[in-house]
Amino acid sequence: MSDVALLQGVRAALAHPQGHYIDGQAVTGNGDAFPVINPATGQTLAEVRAADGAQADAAMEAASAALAGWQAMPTLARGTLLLKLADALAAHREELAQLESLCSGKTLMLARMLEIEQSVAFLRYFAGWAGKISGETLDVSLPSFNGEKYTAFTRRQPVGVVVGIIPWNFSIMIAIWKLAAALVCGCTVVLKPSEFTPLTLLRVAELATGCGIPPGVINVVNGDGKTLGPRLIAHPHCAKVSFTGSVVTGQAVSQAAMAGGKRVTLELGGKNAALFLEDMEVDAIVNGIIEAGYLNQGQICAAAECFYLPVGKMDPVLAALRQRLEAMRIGSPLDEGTEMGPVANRPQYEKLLNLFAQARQEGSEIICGGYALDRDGYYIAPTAIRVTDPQATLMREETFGPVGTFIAYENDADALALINASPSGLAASVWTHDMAKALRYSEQLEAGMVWINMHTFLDPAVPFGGMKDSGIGREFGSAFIEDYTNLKSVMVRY
Ligand code: TXE
Repeated sequence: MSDVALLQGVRAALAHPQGHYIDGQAVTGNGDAFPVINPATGQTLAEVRAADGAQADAAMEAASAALAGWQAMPTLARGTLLLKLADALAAHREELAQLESLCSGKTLMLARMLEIEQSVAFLRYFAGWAGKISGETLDVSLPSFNGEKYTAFTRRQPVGVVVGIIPWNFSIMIAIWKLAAALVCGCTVVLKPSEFTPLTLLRVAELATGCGIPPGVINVVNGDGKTLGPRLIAHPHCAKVSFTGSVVTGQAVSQAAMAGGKRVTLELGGKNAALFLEDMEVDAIVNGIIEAGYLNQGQICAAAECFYLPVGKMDPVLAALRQRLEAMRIGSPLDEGTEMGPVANRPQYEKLLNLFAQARQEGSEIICGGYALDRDGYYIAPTAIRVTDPQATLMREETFGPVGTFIAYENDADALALINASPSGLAASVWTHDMAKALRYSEQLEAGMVWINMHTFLDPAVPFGGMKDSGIGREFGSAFIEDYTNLKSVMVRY
């Protein structure tokens, strides 16, 4: 197999320095240039000139100026524009998928399926909320002395300008979650992509303008998170921050937002667990592990990292898993036959190599992988590591890589206690044929999302977000409405 041919639009996007998208226009950055590195080669793909402070402010001003017009538009018209954007993404599926694959190392197949097709599905779902976001009428119990009557109602009003801070693992899809939720509620957005994947959202914003979404409703500014992020959050027009990323950065974002009295939603990673019960067969366990832990090189916030196996199943499962992982087709993300590409960037690559060194030092058993491939780019062999100590580093530190950590348990109550001892709680899964048991575990597992006999699947209708250190607030379902609107109460005497 070989790489697909790059489309002309992709080559054009890489050919000249990129900047930002502010008030309906592509603009060059006034700040320093930084490279976009192709993780499959380690070579520079393109250049972006960062936004300076004035450009960050201009994006916030544009989003604020666009609010009144966007809110005045009939709700169904706003929904129709989101549907048009969904159609535009579908029509530019290949171009966006290629560009994203080049920047992030995500396989082209996954970029098509998740970055584009899932984004289209999420946009259509959120568009369907247009005209359905409403308050309620309330009975009032105030006494009436002279025949006067009272009633009250609530309305949901858009919070205003939303700053969306986006990570590098799904730079289109995660941005669409935030953008679509904000826009359907009547908010406008300023999106800040990760510095590792700054290109595709510029194209999405341009497509949005082409669909008729007014200038200023969607703005994209690129640059260093540590300077640009706080500047956007502190801006007086920022009403809400929606952040997806690491726990440490999320905590800084939360403090900055709270200090300015802004709302904040945090979707942070963690150390998600998959618990396989005694009645599961070896093959089913291995399939489950691959689904839960290795998709997109493990770079999915909800992916499982710790696998709890019954003690008697551990050896046969690891033997079969090793065969499957060693047979995986690792290669260029642009080759349609590739099952696993590189990890997305150098810090991620180095972080994984350091974690492997630490695991060896602690005496954990490397079943397979645990090394970088001898080739250009940031390729890490799919890895399985057996630990015996629940305090091992790999039981606590998020690897965010193609790395499963395996620990045996004697009885599943002990496993549950260990899982719940984790400070994070984004997602967990339980695998068994005993549905009554699974439902009991779904109550007891301390995670915002619990899957039964599945893992990592997200659906726009199902709320998503973390417990404990893994976040604040929920995306999707109807839960997003709470986060993007203010609930106003109106009382009336008549
Ligand atoms: O994340 P950061 P990084 C985890 C994963 C990974 C680790 C580090 O374990 O190895 O995080 O990745 C912006 N104010 N996840 O360093 O720092 C930054 O520019 C405002 C899990 O890339 O969280 C980027 O746009 N913004 C995760 C975004 O925050 C700031 C997905 C995320 O960067 C900022 C990605 C600041 N002070 C990584 N500093 C998940 N939950 O899906 C940085 N940023």
